[in-house]
Amino acid sequence: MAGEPAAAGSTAGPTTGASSTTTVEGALAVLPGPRAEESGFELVWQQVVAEIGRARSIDLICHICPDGDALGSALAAALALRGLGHEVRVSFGDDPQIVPESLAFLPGQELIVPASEVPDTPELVLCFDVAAQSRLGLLHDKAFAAPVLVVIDHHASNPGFGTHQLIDPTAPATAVLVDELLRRLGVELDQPLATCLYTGVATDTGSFKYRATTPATHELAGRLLATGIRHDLISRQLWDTSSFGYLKVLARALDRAVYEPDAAGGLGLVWTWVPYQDLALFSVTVEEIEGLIDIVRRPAEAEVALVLKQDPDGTLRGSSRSKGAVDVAAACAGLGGGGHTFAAGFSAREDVETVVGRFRAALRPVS
Ligand SMILES: [Mn+2]
Repeated sequence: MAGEPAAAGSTAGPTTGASSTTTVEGALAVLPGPRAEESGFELVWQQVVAEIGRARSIDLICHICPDGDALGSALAAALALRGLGHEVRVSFGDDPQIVPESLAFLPGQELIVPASEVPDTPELVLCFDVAAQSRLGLLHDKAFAAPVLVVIDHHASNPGFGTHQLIDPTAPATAVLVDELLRRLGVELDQPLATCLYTGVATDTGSFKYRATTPATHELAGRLLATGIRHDLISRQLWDTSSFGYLKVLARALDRAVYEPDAAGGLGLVWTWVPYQDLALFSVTVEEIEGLIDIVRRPAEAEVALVLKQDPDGTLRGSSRSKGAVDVAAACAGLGGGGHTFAAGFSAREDVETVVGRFRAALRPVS
């Protein structure tokens, strides 16, 4: 599910109003928001703010193979909490930890530590954009050893682990929930915070294109731009910069694409795959081809798109999208993955034909 944006998400889930605030008001830091409702969700927000207030040391974890929303959310929260005097570490459970080249500009990366440097029993863990326990990777056991494990996420498929859940499937990005956290902590937006949050929101909305984008999303973007950040340079880094080798890998992947008009109950499937040897030949990382799915899903003939990317050990990582009629999250769940209804992923160890066959067989209309 690495890099699966919250394309359209589910419309189900708690209605809280908690992710659509309009002002940063330090004076109201520990009070319920001006438009907050008396709900279970509001109570959890208050508990989380209280736990943060009590904690000296805080570990902020995002999902393995982090994308812009995961890392942007964790870094924004970490910078804010450091500013409030907490000892903070940011980590994710990969070894080695690789921050994608496209996210190298994110501020606060000096706060990132290897998973081995996270305490065995952290005082307080905040985890961001982690849709399932398995996405904690090497940090799974340490996260669950913490007396307080707060899950801040927007994936509808999140089973709700940890001691506190701030999971809002209506939020287009986890970064939206971090904005709400900052407001409740009385932290004013500055350019480093805004750079991280803008990266999260822009990544997971596909540059404000996906259906989960709301007036509140644009209102947040407006507040972030008002800090003076260079959104044009951020966007170029995120989407419009690649190596020449990427063009060659892309060409091969597109040439390999297959169109299956009868798949998905006749709605059509386009799929392709990228063998590891292509990446090695052109010195391209698997992170660099994260956006390939956005090209493969273009054909009007097909409802569903699938890209398989091969790791050096042969593992196939799948990214899938549908245009609104097919539940790809369910299909990916059948392969041990998950995600959003219209944007989901998985990892599989079988060969390409077998994996595509299993995916194709699991495609069902949205119920
Ligand atoms: Mn996200």
